[in-house]
Amino acid sequence: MENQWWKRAVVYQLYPRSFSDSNGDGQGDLKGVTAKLDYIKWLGVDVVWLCPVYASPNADNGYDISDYYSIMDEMGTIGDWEALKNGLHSRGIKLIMDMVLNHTSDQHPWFIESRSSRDNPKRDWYIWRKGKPDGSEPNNWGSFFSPSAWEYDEKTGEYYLHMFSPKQPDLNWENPDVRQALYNVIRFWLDKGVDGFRFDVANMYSKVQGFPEAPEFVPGSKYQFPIVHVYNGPRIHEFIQEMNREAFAGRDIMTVGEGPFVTPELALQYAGFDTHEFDMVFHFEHVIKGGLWTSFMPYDFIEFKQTLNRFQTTLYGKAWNSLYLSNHDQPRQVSRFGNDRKYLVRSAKLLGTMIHMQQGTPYVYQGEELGMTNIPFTRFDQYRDLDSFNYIAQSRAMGMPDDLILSALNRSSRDNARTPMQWSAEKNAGFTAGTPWIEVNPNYPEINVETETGDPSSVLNYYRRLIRLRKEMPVIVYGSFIPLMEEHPQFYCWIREYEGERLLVVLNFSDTDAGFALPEGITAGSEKRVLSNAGREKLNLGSDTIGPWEAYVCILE
Ligand code: TEU
Ligand code: CA
Repeated sequence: MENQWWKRAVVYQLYPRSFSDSNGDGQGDLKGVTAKLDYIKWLGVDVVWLCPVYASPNADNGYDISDYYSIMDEMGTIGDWEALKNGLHSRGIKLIMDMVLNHTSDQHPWFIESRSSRDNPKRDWYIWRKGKPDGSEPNNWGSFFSPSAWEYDEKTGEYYLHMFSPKQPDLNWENPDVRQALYNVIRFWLDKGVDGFRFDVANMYSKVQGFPEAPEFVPGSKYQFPIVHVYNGPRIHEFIQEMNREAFAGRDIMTVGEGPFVTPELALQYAGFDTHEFDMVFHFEHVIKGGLWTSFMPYDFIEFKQTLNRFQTTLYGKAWNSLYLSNHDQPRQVSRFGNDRKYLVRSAKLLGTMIHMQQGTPYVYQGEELGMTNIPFTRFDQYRDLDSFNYIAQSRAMGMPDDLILSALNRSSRDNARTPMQWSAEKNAGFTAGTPWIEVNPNYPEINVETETGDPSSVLNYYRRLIRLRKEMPVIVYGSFIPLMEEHPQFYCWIREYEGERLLVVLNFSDTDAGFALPEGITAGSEKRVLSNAGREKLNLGSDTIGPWEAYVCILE
């Protein structure tokens, strides 16, 4: 079990539209990524997860695929993709692709056929239902990106289901032909030499058939998000096990399933060592508490720790964790969980320490290693994401004033994570010679790769150390997790233990000093420093003061 490479790996998530533009059209592309491979190698990561680059009309930036077998024009050609893959492999870096199998684009030929007539052989590849007797939607299900999850199709007089936008119809996984067609896609990319996949909303494939009304989730709303009917559905484990068996079992790859509403107990099944599903899952419990669009609210620190600790201890020895605070759907972590003003550098390093010192495989989302922050947009027309537009429309419909909507977007929009990668202090942060598809964060003259590379105290150089430490210390990879001071309002602390070695992690998640003492019952004569984000040499285990956003890691002796 211990020699699987993905357990020792650090993954770099790359959102190619915002990474590097090679031809000046303002959009990142595959050649742009290939030009930056030496940077990725220098960073020290082992795996790149590439967000979708398949043919797509880009209603949702590639999460609406119109052809699983080709590359979208803006990204380049299949030859460019091969060059990228070879460039990664020749540097000893693996490539995992994003697989969106819950839905396709409405421009996918399967859907075009499916909607062409009620008796088309592909009709049943998607989820079509008659309206209620009064002509309204088949049920009250709400979608992520529009009020109703059903779209009426004039031509055939029925509704189709889309849990995301109407341009993203859900595939009907109940139909075995659909499943086989999707397994072909997986095998195709494996045969091309990819090293694994990140499966988009992988716990949504199985829906409760019969399509019952959803219980109230948002009080008083006409449409309700059907969490109990679309996540972790009745046949989900059967489908994933079948996919595992037929599409990728026996290959030396890594798989990670995206799983909103996955509990630690469900993670044991989705990512169990012997359950034949995925190698790991992205759970959402620490980033979405109780529902969607909560990232604009202040988070509950104690609950946050408890959630993460529960995943750490429940999965240990039975399943594998994936560790993240950021991705292309979440606001920037330092703005959300740190202090992106007074303690930007310190708190960015502390959050990195938290992720990298827990048990599981860490994911670094592009720009996180620089301490990139949320973007201070002041107008709606600066936003680009359909999720942001939907939020604006729905909030206005509920009578919410524009300034409140804007401030919620400032804190929670997915666009926060999608502004261009900041390479240098040059025009457009060195991302493009043209006009970027979304504005560059105005803080790029200070926060960028070039400046930070030359600064030994930068967030970037700290991340390189974090990534290297994992290679040097097996306790970081394999150690058990012992939570400490779970009720403390400032500290997040724990011990990792492996083959007699104990690693102590001390993090002060606050703007003020905190008094530290090793809790009773834990004995240690002395400590040896592993890492500090504040220039600390020694920690007095009996009594010491830990500064604001200070992180300290040591071996207990
Ligand atoms: O995201 C699924 C998901 O559940 C959320 O993170 C979602 O983006 C958010 O809650 C909306 O408010 C995945 C992809 O990561 C995302 O980019 C896609 O838009 C989505 O699936 C549809 O493919
Ligand atoms: Ca381009």
